Amino acid sequence: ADRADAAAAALEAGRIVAWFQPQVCTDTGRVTGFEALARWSQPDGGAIPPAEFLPALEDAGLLARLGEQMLRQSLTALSAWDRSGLDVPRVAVNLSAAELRDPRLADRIAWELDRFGIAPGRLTLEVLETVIAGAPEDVTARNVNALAELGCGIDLDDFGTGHASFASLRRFRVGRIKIDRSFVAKCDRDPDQQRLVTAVLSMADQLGLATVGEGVETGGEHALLAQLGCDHVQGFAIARPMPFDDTAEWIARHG
Ligand code: G
Ligand code: G
Ligand code: MN
Ligand code: NA
Repeated sequence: ADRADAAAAALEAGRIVAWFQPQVCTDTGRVTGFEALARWSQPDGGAIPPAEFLPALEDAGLLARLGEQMLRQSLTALSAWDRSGLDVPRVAVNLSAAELRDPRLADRIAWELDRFGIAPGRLTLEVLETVIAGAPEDVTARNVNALAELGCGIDLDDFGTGHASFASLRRFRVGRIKIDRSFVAKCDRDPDQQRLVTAVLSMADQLGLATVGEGVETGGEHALLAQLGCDHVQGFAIARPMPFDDTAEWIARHG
């Protein structure tokens, strides 16, 4: 309870903030977007990762509140990069299953985009594979499809760890799949891993879906994913998630 109260208080006080991790195009090396990742800022400049506060916020029924703040901080970041003349095509925000059960979610996101004057195509929503396992008439499915209809990108997060069927990949308007980091790990050195990654990329290609390799930790993994035709990569080998204030310098240095 103490922990839940502390997390809730931090959220209300604005101490849970979006950090940003770049995604780059494997062909050009250019930044194609950032994923927004929640961090609990500490007075000493440190940051507590979501594993240590998301469960508490979930128990307190505050995931929607977190989502709202993450969305606003992400749209604020896009506006700020634009004003600085930095070319950041999009930001990806993680949506929890709880948020996706809110029948007003798509309307609320549309309203925020409008209020910030951000084109819907510059916002991607990351949803877990398990989220699209449900029936098409579910509130969740209607939300995902309404957001796609609005023009937002839909990324299927942690792909390969859930149970998305081929049918659900077609039925839901998914734009990209994010290959889970458990498959990416050592894919340049482990033939079993390489086979898994190759299979996922081939499936994505057949279905006309773009791909993001996540958790890319080495130059070898990056190079192999590029060679196999993975469209985008994200991971410590490119950059760790960073506070907004560090992004401009990183973009400038990265080119
Ligand atoms: O950033 P890190 O790797 O520690 O994230 C751990 C998990 O927390 C990941 O599964 C990530 O998707 C999730 N996560 C990070 N930020 C958010 C957020 O803003 N909202 C939700 N719902 N999940 C998040
Ligand atoms: O589940 P989701 O994909 O949203 O989680 C993203 C999480 O993965 C982030 O919390 C981020 O901190 C973490 N992450 C990002 N890049 C790497 C990486 O190269 N290696 C590992 N181990 N974790 C990573
Ligand atoms: Mn994610
Ligand atoms: Na992921």
